[in-house]
Amino acid sequence: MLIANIVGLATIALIIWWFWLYKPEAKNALKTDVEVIVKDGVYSPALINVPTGKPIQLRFTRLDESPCAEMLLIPELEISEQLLVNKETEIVLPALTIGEYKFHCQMNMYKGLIRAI
Ligand SMILES: [Cu+2]
Repeated sequence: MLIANIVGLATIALIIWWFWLYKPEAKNALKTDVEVIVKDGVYSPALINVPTGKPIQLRFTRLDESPCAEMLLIPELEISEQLLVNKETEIVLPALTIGEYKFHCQMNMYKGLIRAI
């Protein structure tokens, strides 16, 4: 009886650890807050790896005066934001599922990719 209780408790402890306490390290290393610079026709970084299941803040700083850089679109997430020159624009993404989400300017010349992993 005592042994059964100990085994039961150990199993519960393992389940709690696995589901609530254990976080794979690769996921911890992914940032939920990412700065992106828009300059000279490119986003940098243009490839952004983010964790799934958490809201993500993207902070775009547009240093590029070209009107081409003005709008930022993420079609899959129905996001469209105006970026002001020399200002930071914060875009909050909802918790994502695994996948790739393209972002680009309104003419699809500046391109980037958000990869939720
Ligand atoms: Cu453009």
